[in-house]
Amino acid sequence: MGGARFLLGVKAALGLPPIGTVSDSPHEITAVVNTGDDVWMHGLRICPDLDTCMYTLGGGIDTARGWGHAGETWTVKEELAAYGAEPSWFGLGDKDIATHLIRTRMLRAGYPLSAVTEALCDRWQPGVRLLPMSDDRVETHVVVDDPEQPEQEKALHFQEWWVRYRAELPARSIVPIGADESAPGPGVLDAIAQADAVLLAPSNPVVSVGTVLSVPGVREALRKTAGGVVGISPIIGGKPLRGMADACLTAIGVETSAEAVGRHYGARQTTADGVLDGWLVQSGESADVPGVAVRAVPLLMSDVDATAAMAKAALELSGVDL
Ligand code: GDP
Ligand code: FO1
Ligand code: CA
Repeated sequence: MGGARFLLGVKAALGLPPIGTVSDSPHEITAVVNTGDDVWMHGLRICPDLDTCMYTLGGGIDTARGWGHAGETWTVKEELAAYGAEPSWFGLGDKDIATHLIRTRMLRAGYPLSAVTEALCDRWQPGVRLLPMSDDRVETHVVVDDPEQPEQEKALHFQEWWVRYRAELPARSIVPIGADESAPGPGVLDAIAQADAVLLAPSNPVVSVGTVLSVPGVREALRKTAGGVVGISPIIGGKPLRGMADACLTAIGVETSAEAVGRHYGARQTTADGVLDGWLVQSGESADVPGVAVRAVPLLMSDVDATAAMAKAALELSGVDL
């Protein structure tokens, strides 16, 4: 959700309509999107982060909920529940299911996720090239104490931990299963290499940005690109804005603060594996991130104008001349 909303602001900062597409812009925006949240349910392949970006930028998102369609109905969910079909804790809306049916049919026919995403975007016209971080199956799992068997550990799919248990079961570790053997999706490394600027959205540092960085080659591409790399803190006043990113940060031993997340990403110039040249924190806050230029600007994405101003500040810090 943080990433999708941020993209609305990046478009606006570049003079593009936040929703939809135009044919004559000199600007090109590519979003490399996390697919570690993806899951099979009821025989359907669900890609929450790709869909949240696609629906948000295409004008179809339920803005209050932040996921799924506006004007959604739940007939299929109710029918599945009447059969006792599990999982019953995950809400698949009727309209949303059409997206998953098309995606699943295309994947079964042999198309890679990147091609499927392009086909779905033909309808939604997000005005941003949405690239899955990888066409390979990568699924984040969370290791917890088994809620049913004392003294035993259990690995839950990220969705079960996040949606069913609201991230309230303490995470012993968070693992992007399949990441080590995955390859970046088509266009991902080229987009990073050719970018004038690379912005790390104010997204979950562990299960969104961290998962993208776990795809072999992505971190190296960020370290090599000629474009400036600037991140925006998702943490304001020591708290995530929405969601339970603090539970994820605790699991990897990083404090929930803008400074700690900036240090976790690290400096591109002065550390062996850092990715940042710049780091934006909330106005009135400060952060000491060695080797990284830190600026304080308003970071609340309360509306598109505020988000555009934030994106402009990030682009300026990255060195591009708007
Ligand atoms: P998810 O996949 O829906 O969890 O979305 P992301 O990972 O892209 O974004 C989630 C993060 O967005 C959370 O950690 C929030 O703290 C952050 N976030 C949400 N709204 C805002 C905002 O207005 N400003 C900033 N700076 N961060 C935000
Ligand atoms: N989030 C929920 O909290 N409850 C749901 O029932 C739920 C269903 C759902 C269906 C499709 C989709 O694309 C997203 C959905 N989400 C739901 C949001 C999503 O699973 C998580 O917030 C993210 O994966 C975290 O980024
Ligand atoms: Ca996500």
